[in-house]
Amino acid sequence: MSSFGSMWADLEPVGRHSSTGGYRRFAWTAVDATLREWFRGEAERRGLDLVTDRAGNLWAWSGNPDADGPGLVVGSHLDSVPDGGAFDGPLGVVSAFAALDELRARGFVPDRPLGIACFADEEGARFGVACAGSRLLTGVLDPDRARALTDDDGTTMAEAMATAGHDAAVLGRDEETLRRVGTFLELHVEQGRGLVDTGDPVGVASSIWPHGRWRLDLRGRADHAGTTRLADRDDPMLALVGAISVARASAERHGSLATVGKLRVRPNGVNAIPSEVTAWLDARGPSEDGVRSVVAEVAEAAGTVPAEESWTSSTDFDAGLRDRLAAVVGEGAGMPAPVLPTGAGHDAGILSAAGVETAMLFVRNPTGVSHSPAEHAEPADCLAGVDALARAIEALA
Ligand code: HGY
Ligand code: MN
Ligand code: MN
Repeated sequence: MSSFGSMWADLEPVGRHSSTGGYRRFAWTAVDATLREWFRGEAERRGLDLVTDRAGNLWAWSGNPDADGPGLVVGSHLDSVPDGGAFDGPLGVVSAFAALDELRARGFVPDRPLGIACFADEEGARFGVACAGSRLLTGVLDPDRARALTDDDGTTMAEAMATAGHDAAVLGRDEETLRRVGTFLELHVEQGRGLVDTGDPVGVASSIWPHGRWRLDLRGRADHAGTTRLADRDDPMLALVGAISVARASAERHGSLATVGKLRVRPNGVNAIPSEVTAWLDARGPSEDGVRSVVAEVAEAAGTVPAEESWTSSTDFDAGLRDRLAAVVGEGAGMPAPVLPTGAGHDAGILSAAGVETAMLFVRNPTGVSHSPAEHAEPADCLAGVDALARAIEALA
């Protein structure tokens, strides 16, 4: 009997919002502290050595990566987007513990240390930078910038970390932690319909599209909605309309994706013309040039220079490792598992960019929907994912 179900049941209520059924698991909050406590408990229950790195990422080790490493690490993240689904992140962490349990039950002894990772702040939902924990770990997010990032209430990341008991003064590239990681393998719910259409429960990632986030600051002049003539207005909402409609048309033209999912309007009054509108653009696509063209055209339409808040270049996972995993995962079916790209960003992409050998497994999501309470994976597919991850660990560790 897999340990997956009991762990999943423990996590299920944490940070779940009763009215939407979505999750609000934001970095360095009380909910995050509960999730960290859960991770700590699962690690201790298995006699794993728990380490928190300078960025606040959690690492649970079986074996000593400093003496016998570098090791093989599996895992993912536990935080979510606002009203996110249950599987994006947690599926990878719970599957990692369950796969370890299966391997131990089979008497498997790895040749190298085995780690389970839980990355901090992967979604960037609170402070705006995606994969903040792995970017800090690998040195691609400047510690001073990170400490000064603020949430919608004006709380800085440094203040939030301090409240959570993590010293933001130590933020920075963490060589000691990186040295311990020989290979990182992340299992993740698929955020699309690739596996639904192939009929396979588990697939292997080929690549992650280049993607980024930009902030558009649109300035206007506050005034009365009922007394200001149209000709006298300086209404930033009009620039927003232009930016969004161009984003959609430009994305279609350049074979990319563009989304404006977050806005901040000041003063945000029904009867007041805004003084400013802040919009966040998420743009992605198979080609970096295409994405950059979308951002440039949106900038022109909005009449502002977008502030790049995060950028991740294309990740092409190592073809040898990818194909080896496809063969291992597909053993039961007698043919290699499907290999598919994704437009979703992951910590695996950040570690790959830092030179760590990385790979990803995807578990079928029958809805194809993600970043929504509708995100789903069937229990049988989740267990198939655990089994595939266990076999992948056997092959790699
Ligand atoms: O935004 C993403 O692609 C990921 O879910 N952080
Ligand atoms: Mn996500
Ligand atoms: Mn994720």
